[in-house]
Amino acid sequence: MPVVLRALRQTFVTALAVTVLAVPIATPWAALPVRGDLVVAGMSMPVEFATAPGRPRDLFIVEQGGRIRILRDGVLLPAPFVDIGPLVLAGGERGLLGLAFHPKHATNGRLFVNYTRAGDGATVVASFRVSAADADRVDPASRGELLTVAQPFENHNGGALRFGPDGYLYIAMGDGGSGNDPGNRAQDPQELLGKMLRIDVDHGAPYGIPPGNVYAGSGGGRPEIFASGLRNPWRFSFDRVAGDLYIGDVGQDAQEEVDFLPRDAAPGANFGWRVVEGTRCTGLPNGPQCPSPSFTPPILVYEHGEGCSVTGGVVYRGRAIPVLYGRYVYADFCTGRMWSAARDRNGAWHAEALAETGHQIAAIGEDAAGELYWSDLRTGDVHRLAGDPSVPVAIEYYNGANGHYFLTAFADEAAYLDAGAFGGAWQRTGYGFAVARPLESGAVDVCRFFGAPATGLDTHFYTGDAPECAVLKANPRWTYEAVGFRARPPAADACAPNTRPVWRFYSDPATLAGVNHRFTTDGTVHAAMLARGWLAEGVAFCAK
Ligand SMILES: [Ca+2]
Repeated sequence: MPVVLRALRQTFVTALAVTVLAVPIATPWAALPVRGDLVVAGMSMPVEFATAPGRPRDLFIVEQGGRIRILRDGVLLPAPFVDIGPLVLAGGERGLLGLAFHPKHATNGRLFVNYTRAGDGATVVASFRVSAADADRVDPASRGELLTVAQPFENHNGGALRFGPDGYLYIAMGDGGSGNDPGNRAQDPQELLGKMLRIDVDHGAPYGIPPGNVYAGSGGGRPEIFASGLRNPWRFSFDRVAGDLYIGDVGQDAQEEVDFLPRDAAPGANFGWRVVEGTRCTGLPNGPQCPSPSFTPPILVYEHGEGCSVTGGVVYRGRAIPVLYGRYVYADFCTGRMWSAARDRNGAWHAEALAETGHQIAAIGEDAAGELYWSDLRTGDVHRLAGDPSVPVAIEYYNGANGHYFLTAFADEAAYLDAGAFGGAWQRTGYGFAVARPLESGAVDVCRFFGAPATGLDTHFYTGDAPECAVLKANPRWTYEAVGFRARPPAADACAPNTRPVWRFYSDPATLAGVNHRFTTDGTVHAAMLARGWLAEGVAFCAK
């Protein structure tokens, strides 16, 4: 994160206001139908979001100067959760930077913060408990220091904290600062700087070392190290469904990058800094050969023409925007550009523009329901990403009782299913895709058929192919239900630019129970269905 003027804090510290406004953000090249809603205006340098297990109404927002605020049901509570301002050296890239709640917070009340210490500027990871008398207050007397790391320069403090799916606390450390990592710290196993650390807060005093850590017991390096070769990991997250780790790592002069490790990846990944920046060898001395197969390359990069400082985000797992489900959302701090990215069916990553916010996006986070928020450091405003209701979306449902997938683009039908029709057997999978508007040129009708169980089928089927639609209409085993939605037809199993393939899967009754179909745009789902023995039947139609 680049330098932020100290004056900003003074300007906004007294300007707290609570408003909820629907403000469309400028999205001239957005590929997905989204908008931003202003949730809170004028906070004091909001730099991080966190949620607490057992508190589904609350989103915690970290202010760089040392306060943590509670956004409850979309309204900012007037009193801070905690204010550790006197302990914190704030300004530029320093301050209160990280917050994570213990996985068992609902019973033990523990939380963890990462801040720059007043006086010497060292990074401190400390623990607190909520007050026994008031769960909306932290007990200041409960503070305990876990880890202190001296900082040789003001910048590159990383700072995010997250608990992984393994229950350990992950701590993102920058390389110590200046430029080009002058101490070569990110590659030095005797340094905690430039690393992703992993500690066990439930054993040991003040913490234990997870037995799988790279140097746990070996003596070859600091035992807290989980991964190395990071420059300034500005915001990382775990996908709450898949458990995968995503790290936004801020670049030097050329490229911004996002690094990735799948759930349960072995410790010891080296993301390459300062030997490599993004995908480019830096030529800096005293590193291993470059390029090196020992480095884990980024999954996403962009050049310094598209931005200058990446802000790592989250994999969207909310309900408000079905077209975004399962996609990783990240942004650039300098330009306010926001992207979403996902893997295709071959495992390759692709990013596409999501919005031009014009904001200084310091943090992207999710609330307890998985809805996505971001903060604008310039204004102190917090925004929530919302779907654009004017764009029709096909929403996927699944019936666990009979393994039946279903798509609907009819809002009243979705509301009926969401209200628990058929005893609640139908549940949203989270996935969906944007379909064509009713009169959109170039789109075709997608016929929706139901094969009732009595006919030996038990499935819904969708086709945008007019001859196939006519054939099925004449087949007594299939019941024609409606034009389900409109979509663009594929050409030779491919889709035009700015549209995405909807792949059709078939469960062959010869090998799996029952006739079944599923339609998806998602490469991860594609791979999962193949692994489950479903047959890929190519591109059914093209969606947005
Ligand atoms: Ca790297």
